[in-house]
Amino acid sequence: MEIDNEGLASVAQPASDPIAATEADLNRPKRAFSGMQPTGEPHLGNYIGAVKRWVQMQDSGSINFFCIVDLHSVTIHQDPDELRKRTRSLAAVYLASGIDPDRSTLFIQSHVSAHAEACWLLNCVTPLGWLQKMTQFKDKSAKQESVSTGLLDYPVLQAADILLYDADQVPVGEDQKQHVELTRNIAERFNRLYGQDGPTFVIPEPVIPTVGARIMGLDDPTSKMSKSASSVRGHAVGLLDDPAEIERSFKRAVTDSSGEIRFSDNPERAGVNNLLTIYRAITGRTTEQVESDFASARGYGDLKLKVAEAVIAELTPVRERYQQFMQDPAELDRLLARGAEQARAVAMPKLRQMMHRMGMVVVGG
Ligand code: ATP
Ligand code: LTN
Repeated sequence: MEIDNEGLASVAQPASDPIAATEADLNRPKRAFSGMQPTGEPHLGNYIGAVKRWVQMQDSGSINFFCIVDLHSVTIHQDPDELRKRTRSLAAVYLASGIDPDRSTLFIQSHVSAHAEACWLLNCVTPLGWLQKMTQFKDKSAKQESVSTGLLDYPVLQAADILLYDADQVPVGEDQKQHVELTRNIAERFNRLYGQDGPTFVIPEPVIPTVGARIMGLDDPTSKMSKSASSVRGHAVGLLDDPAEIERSFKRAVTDSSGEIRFSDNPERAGVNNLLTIYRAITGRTTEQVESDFASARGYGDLKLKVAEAVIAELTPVRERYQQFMQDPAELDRLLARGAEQARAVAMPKLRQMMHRMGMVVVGG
């Protein structure tokens, strides 16, 4: 895809602001930014809540940036060799799922230094109290013996990711809503504090799927399917699991004793509701169609098999394409280098604008 200034810098610049601005022009194409950490094994929740949606967004006419957020991963200690492996592997997962590098910008966060630099600048306008209130920080820090400053600062780096690209839309699962809300607050505060030449940032919206925003663990339908728990037997369906593993995971899924195959918000029926939600998100069928698909099912055994079949049909081509991408690491690195270059072309002018507006001497072009 071509990254140029089309639709971006069409706002006339006040003479007092020599730095090219990328302010929102209502007529410009929408922009989307999202990312995933290269930690743990990507699972069905990540696919339904995030990646599948990103792929669909490619047909919506928006300009899309999909990032592998390796700098976010190191907020919790990672084995360096393992992290490198997982970073390339996640790039192959994005591509195998249908992210098209000719239509979207696909890149590794640490390849674009503007993210870390913008994070510093945004740190200086973000009140500490805002970060201490974040649910994810409270949850994750409670599980760590030693909590890094980076873990507290994690959402500011996320804000930098989003704001550098003037993203209007941030397609994420339900758990990220609070972080996008914080990004909006940081952007508004910066726009106010340094608004002498007009607003710097677009205020982004979270885009949360109506179905599948929070896929639950198969072993415990009261807790979110999560990468950190994906090594727990029976918890997650890995995006790259083979058909036999997928079937085994679903067969073990926790259900209830009512025998009813219906959507329900009754916490006791959360297991069956989760299975139906997975089926609905994968097949794109409506609530009524899904319930009628299962009207003649003979018990939960049938339900589990049918959901497993739908998931296998969706993930098998993904797994096969993943294997092909992993066989050619040089091509993968080439695509990532190209993506980083495209991302830099957008992020650097924005960083320079931020610096200028905050009072730094910005020289050169
Ligand atoms: P961790 O357990 O390490 O926090 P995670 O499984 O939550 O990892 P992330 O890398 O934090 O995965 O999330 C990547 C994307 O997947 C985000 O947009 C997130 O909202 C979405 N996502 C994660 N888990 C789920 C889930 N269970 N259901 C729907 N979407 C999810
Ligand atoms: N915190 C996010 C990952 C992430 C992200 C982003 C998502 C980092 N930067 C920017 C959307 C936009 C998560 O999924 N855990």
